[in-house]
Amino acid sequence: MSITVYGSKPSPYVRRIRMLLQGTDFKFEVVNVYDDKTRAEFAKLTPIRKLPILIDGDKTIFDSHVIANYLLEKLDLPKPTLDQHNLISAVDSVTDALIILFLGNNSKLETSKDVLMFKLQHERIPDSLAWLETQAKDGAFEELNYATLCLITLIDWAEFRKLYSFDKYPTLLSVRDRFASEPVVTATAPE
Ligand SMILES: N[C@@H](CCC(=O)N[C@@H](CS)C(=O)NCC(=O)O)C(=O)O
Repeated sequence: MSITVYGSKPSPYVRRIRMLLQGTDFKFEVVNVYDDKTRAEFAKLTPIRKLPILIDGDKTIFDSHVIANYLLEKLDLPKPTLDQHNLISAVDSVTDALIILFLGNNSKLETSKDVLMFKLQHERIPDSLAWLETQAKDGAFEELNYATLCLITLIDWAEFRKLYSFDKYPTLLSVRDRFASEPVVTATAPE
C-alpha cells in the first residue's frame, strides 16, 4: 500500500485518519498549515487548503470524512451508522467551533460572546457537548468505532491546546479515559 497522509500531529481531523491507518504501511508528512510557504506547497495538492490530505497511488483525497469513507471501505472496516454520523457531526461542530475561536484568538480578535461570529460558537459548543453527553450516557460510545475515535481526537486535542475543559461532561471524559491505553490511541497522541 503506497499511502501518504499530509497533516499535523495534534490535528484532530488528521489523527482520525492516522488512527484508522494504524497497523498498515503509510507515510506521514508533517505540514504546518499556518506557515505561508508550506501552505503554498500543499495547496498544490488540495484546493480547500485544509488537512488531512491522503494520497493513494493516483488518487488524491481531501476532507477527513471522504478519506475515512475511502479507508473504511478499503480496509474492510465497519462504516458508521446514521446515528453514528450524527455523533460525528456533533463532534465536528465542537471541533470546528474551537478552531474558529483558536484562530480568532491567534488573530488577536475579540472572541467574546458580543461578536456574532464567536457568539455562535460559544452557543454551539455547550449545546453539542450536552447532547453528546446524553448520547454517551445512553451507550453511544461503548465501542471503539470511528465515531468514538472522533470524540477522543476532539477531547485530547482541545486539552493538549488548552482550549477547553470538559469537566461538565464526565461521561465524555470517561469514554476518552476508557480507551486511553489502546495502542491506536497511544500511538497517535498529540505532541
Ligand atoms: N472538514 C475538514 C476540516 C479539516 C480542518 O479544519 N483541518 C484544519 C487542521 S485541524 C485545517 O487544515 N485548517 C486550516 C484552515 O482552516 O485554513 C475535514 O474533515 O478534513
